[in-house]
Amino acid sequence: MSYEVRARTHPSAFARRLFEVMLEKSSNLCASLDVRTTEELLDLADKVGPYVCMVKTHIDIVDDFEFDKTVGGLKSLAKKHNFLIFEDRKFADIGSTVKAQYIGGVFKIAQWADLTNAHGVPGPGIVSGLYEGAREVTKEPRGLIMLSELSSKGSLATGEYSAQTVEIARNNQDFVFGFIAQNRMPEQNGEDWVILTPGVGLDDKGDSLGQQYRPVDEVVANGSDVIIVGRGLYGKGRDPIVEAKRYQKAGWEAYQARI
Ligand code: BMP
Repeated sequence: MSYEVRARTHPSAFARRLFEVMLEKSSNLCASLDVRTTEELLDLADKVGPYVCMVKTHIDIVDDFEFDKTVGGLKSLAKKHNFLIFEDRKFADIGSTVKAQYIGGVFKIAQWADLTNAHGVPGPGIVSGLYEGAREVTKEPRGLIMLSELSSKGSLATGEYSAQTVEIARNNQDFVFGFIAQNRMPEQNGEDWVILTPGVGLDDKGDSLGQQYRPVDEVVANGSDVIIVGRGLYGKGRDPIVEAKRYQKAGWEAYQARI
């Protein structure tokens, strides 16, 4: 199905909004900006902003995190360039704990991240906890994706574990609209999971710590809706604007070839 059709028909309002942003910008690229200072984060987000539908953060690696400066800066860039903010928090605890982690502490993720993600390992309470948290602190739309597969070598998230994670998502489709995965997940009764895929790189095969990269056309042909690219954009010696344009074009052409 085309992104146009899915922008009209997807049961999740959040997913419809994501598809609209993707169409407006002709981009299925999510920039993963794993940098250690607010200045680098905001500088990169401003540079790649025009070419992406989403910016993904690991907010807890920013050494000089300050709510107003870091989050405020990111939010104003999201507005300027029309992208969604995805905090890659990978929640993995019981419902009541993740709820507190989502709304509280220093980061107060639910206040500003349009979407976040969670592991299925604790069972369905994790989704209920995060959903309650979102509803308590904001009226803004919030989405959750579950990690059903990982890109790293030797990942244990395979087979029955991935299938059970889909079951958890299936029972909470008002909030959970898709997966972090390497493949499409099984769909029943007209379900339309949005698949976001990390481990994407055009120039490298992996890193020394278990990351594995696949090329854009392969990932998209295999059913990925959003490609997540990090060091491929901003790694040593790379020009993030040149690379963001390159990955945007490759991602969009691969999508057009698929439909
Ligand atoms: P890079 O393209 O630089 O390897 O970054 C990939 C990003 O995607 C990292 O932020 C990592 O945490 C995340 N990620 C991943 O690499 N594989 C997964 O399966 C899930 C992830 O969230």
